[in-house]
Amino acid sequence: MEYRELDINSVVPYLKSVDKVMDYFGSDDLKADEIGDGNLNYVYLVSSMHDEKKALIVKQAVPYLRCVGEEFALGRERMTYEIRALSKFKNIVPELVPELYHVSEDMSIVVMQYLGKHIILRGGLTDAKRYPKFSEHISTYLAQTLFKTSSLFLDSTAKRKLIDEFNSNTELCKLTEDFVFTFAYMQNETNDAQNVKDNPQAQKLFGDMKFKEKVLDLKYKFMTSTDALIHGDLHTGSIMLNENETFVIDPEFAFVGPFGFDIGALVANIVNNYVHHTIVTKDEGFKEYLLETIKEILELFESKFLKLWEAQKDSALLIEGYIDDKTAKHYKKKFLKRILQESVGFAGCKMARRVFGVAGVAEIRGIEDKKMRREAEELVLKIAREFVMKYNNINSNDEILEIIKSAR
Ligand code: ADP
Ligand code: SR1
Ligand code: MG
Repeated sequence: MEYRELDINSVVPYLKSVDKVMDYFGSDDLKADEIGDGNLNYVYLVSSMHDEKKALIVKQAVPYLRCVGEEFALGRERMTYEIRALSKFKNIVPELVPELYHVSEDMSIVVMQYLGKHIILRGGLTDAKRYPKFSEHISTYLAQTLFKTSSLFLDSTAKRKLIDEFNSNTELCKLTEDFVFTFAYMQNETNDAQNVKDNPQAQKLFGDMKFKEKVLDLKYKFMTSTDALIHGDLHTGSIMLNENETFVIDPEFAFVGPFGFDIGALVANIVNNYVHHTIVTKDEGFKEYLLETIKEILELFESKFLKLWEAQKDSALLIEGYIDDKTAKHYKKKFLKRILQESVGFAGCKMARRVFGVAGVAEIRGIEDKKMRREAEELVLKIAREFVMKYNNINSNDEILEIIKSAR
């Protein structure tokens, strides 16, 4: 089928041609709303006129960047990578990825389960909601997806095939190179001009050559590592959950990249939320909960990843009989420490880019009181800088928490 851009009027007629979707809705009359609040794509909620709970989500990529407008061209092929990544991750952690009803690379479309009883994690955390199972779920997601798409699990041929499948996601990788690692730390037309103008914090950041040199190291790792298939945009807006279930959505930035990038993105966004509560709500109990959550995620990730590794006797990297148990234990410990360190470095970049860069986050850019917003931005930049400057000397999770707590 030839690509055409859908809208709220044409999405239902399009679905009528998809058998699996029609099996789901039966003969019900359908209606459509556009509910997308992301930066890139259009998201339609299609539901039955007779029973609103009977609903599916239709997500379509358009050949431009939604948050900027049609003048910012961006290939709709990004949906091809989202489809491939959703399918791959669904096979690895089925309970943490929405059910897929229909995909079409030609139409750059995916039809998936409507998560009507779940909310976006960013909103929940901003409202100080606690999710008792989140650390358990997301650490499983990280350990399983990262381990099972890496050379620690796959054989050499399978790993190279995976790289072939994903590493032409060039446009979205370039967006990250630009917006996460470059433009947000210099004068650039895509930045939040209102905030950059006459702002001493911006001048300080843009002139901070020590910080920028370290960012270059991290950018280089992002550009050259092929550790595992990563989600590529695992901020708290890419997670939908409730007290019992967690789902990871929106993996259009997926490619075979560095182990620490998804972990870093998640930590960064939880810390940005911590900063929001430090400055705006001053809710000490919830701040403590956020720190505990970071610690739990990192600890659980490490133990789950090591357990998977323990059970895997042969892989592209390591085969049975190559080293003795003591050496293997030492090697794995060192390996996990490197993942932790790189996660901290990436977390620093992912925090700092939200201050002056093109895409802010509600917790910080959405603070209406100007003085408070400046205070929050200062704190974000302080923690981010510590993360970036110190990442390759971090030895424990407690050191990360100490950086966050002692920044103010
Ligand atoms: P983008 O790629 O533009 O960032 P997202 O995949 O993040 O788009 O989706 C945008 C919004 O659409 C989400 O923030 C969420 O509110 C809603 N959404 C996306 N997928 C689902 C789903 N499966 N169920 C319910 N809402 C969804
Ligand atoms: C201009 S791209 C904006 C951002 O939105 C996505 O969610 C990614 O984080 C990207 O960097
Ligand atoms: Mg999104």
